[in-house]
Amino acid sequence: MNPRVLLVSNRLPVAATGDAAKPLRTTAGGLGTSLKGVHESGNSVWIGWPGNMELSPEAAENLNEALQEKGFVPVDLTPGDLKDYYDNISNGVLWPLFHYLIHQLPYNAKGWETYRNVNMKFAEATASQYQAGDLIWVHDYHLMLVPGMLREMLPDAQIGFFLHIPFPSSEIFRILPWREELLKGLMGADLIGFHTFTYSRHFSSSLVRILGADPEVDRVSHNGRTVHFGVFPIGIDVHRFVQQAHLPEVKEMSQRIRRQNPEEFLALGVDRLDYTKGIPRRLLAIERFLEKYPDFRGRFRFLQIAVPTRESSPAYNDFRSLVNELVGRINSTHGTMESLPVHLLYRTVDANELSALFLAADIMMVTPLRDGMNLVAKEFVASRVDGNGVLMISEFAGAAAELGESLLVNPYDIEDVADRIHEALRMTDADRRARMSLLAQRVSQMDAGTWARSFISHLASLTEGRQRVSFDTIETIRQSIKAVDSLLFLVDYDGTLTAIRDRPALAQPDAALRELVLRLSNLHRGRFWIVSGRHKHDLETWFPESNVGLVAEHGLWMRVEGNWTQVIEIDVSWKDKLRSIMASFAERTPGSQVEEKTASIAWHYRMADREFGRAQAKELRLHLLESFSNLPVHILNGKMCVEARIQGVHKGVATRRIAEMTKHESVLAAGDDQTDEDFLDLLPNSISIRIGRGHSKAQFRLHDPFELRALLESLASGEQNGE
Ligand code: ADQ
Repeated sequence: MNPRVLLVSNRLPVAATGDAAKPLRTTAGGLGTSLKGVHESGNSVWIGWPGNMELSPEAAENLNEALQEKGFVPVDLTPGDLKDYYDNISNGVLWPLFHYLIHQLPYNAKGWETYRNVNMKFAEATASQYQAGDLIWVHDYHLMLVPGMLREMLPDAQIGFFLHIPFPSSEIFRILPWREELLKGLMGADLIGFHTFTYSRHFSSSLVRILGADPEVDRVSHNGRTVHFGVFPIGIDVHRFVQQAHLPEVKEMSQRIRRQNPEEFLALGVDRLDYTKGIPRRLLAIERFLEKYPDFRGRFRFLQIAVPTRESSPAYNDFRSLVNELVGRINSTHGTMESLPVHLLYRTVDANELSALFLAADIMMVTPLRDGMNLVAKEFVASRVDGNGVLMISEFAGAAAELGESLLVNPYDIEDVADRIHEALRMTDADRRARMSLLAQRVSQMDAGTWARSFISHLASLTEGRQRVSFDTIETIRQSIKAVDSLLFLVDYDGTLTAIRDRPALAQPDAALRELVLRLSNLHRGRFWIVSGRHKHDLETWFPESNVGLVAEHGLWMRVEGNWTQVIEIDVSWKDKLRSIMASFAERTPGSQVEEKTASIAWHYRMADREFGRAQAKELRLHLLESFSNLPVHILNGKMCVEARIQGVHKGVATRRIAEMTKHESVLAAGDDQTDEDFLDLLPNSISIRIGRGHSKAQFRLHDPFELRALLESLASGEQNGE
């Protein structure tokens, strides 16, 4: 049986009507429609705000009953909550900023405390419904702190988060005063979903720049857990739109819209009246089109359906006046006695009317300045069961990444949009139909149900979120080693045999460690190896005795019987560019320094001012990740250093060679960071130990180097005592 899903969103897909007899009505909106299928499958609870209403006690009771019956759990929000959390922060700051419209930001945003408190209300309401085994799926920018809050309350829960709007470039995201808190809030999730690869990449850059994290393509370690992120482009209920388009009353309505003037071309816009949707520039492009191609005057009509939205906000009222003004101007300049070129309807339309409009249009103009996805574009395509019509779409809408056969436009380029309207009207029938047929295939491949199912099944498959770090005792590890006769020791140095020190030079081995290493090395030739990222000079100086096995520079060099050999050939032609970048960071960051090895260059900031060093490290990593992405170079986040290393060189390279050479039955491998993961599972029966926290494939975990040394001591003496 599928697990139960707790859906969490700002709004429920229903709203209170205030009518005791029929207390609920369905609300429109992309999010609601897309999740409807999951909820109607019967195994989910939906937590959200049902809208505020002055209700009589009887009506309130009926409302609660109706909500409960349908699996909805209301979160009550006060007018004060709504003003700060919804108007001021969510829609006043996060919405414009995530859509790159920073001129819409208030000078001094107020209400963050309330945003946090309301997120806590949602988290508490969710936790109160939670039963072990449930999946939790939180939605959108209103609730970005909820995953983190839930993680505190329910450490073992599987938590997903989906962002319906764009994730902006890290340059924009870092404008937010609460950037760190928001990212940490998201880090409570096990899986974070975005509409496009671009948003996922921007998110990853913000993790580097703001949290100093070390993300991989689709995951990042945070507080000992792995947080996954991925691309799940949302779809629509294709079946419903196709069915609607076939209804006789819809066909009739569509013909009526057209028959008003069969010679006329109809362009259509359907949006919430939101400043992100690009309506004023769309109107300017239409004005320009009519100026530039006067033949179309009297034969071209643009119909804009604008759904009222966020009417409590002054920004939206001013915006409405601007749109009205533009419509008036175009109509008075380009209208004729018989017709007006622009027709603006400021209202919602019902499902059938919407389908009829989609079917009637020659061109669908979807030209937002930014849009997470834009469902209208997909709804238009699904509705064109006649295979006709042209979709024009802004390259700044997430949907553009999927709908390549549409006419892609830059909505800021008024001249080009005007020309593209002309191009669309002159497109040959064959071209139009060929494009529409390909678009229809794409839209039906990923519908709303597929989208929701793929996110949920991905979330359910992540079991790491439930694993918590627990440490083992030395005795437990000893027990599992006893049975093994022939053991090869592969042990990292810094952080594993010695504690991490402020300066690398201070980490030289103390007398007891040297003595332990020598004892282990003398037990059996070729048995004990130190596998380090350090330069070979350091290791050679500390362990000159030729029977200590040494691997330096993360597996590039190994010392066998006192002789150093380079394990593989490498191409270092990229090092010059890297050296100059690192040097410029060293110059600008007092106390930091560059260290060069055969296959790598590292910039160390242990000795620099902590805060400044950390900030510079984030900048350097981001720069290197972006500039060297096409070169075979790994950019690594070391402890107080940023290192760039040639790909193909890792500790697994040398350790594999050693295992072949020495032919031991089993391996005891120990390490404390990511670079050690490459040799922890060298042989199928390896005994692997991770020192400290952090994600690892090791079987065992010890707290610190002292525990590991105690274990090695006991093994060395056990061996000597003939155990
Ligand atoms: P929205 O910004 O609301 O969604 P969109 O994706 O276009 O934008 O969804 C709007 C929905 O409202 C569509 O289903 C549309 O049919 C409906 N609608 C629009 N105008 C209407 C009208 N006049 N009458 C009736 N219905 C109307 C946010 C993000 C998007 C993202 C969705 C889903 O901003 O980028 O695609 O969430 O993730």
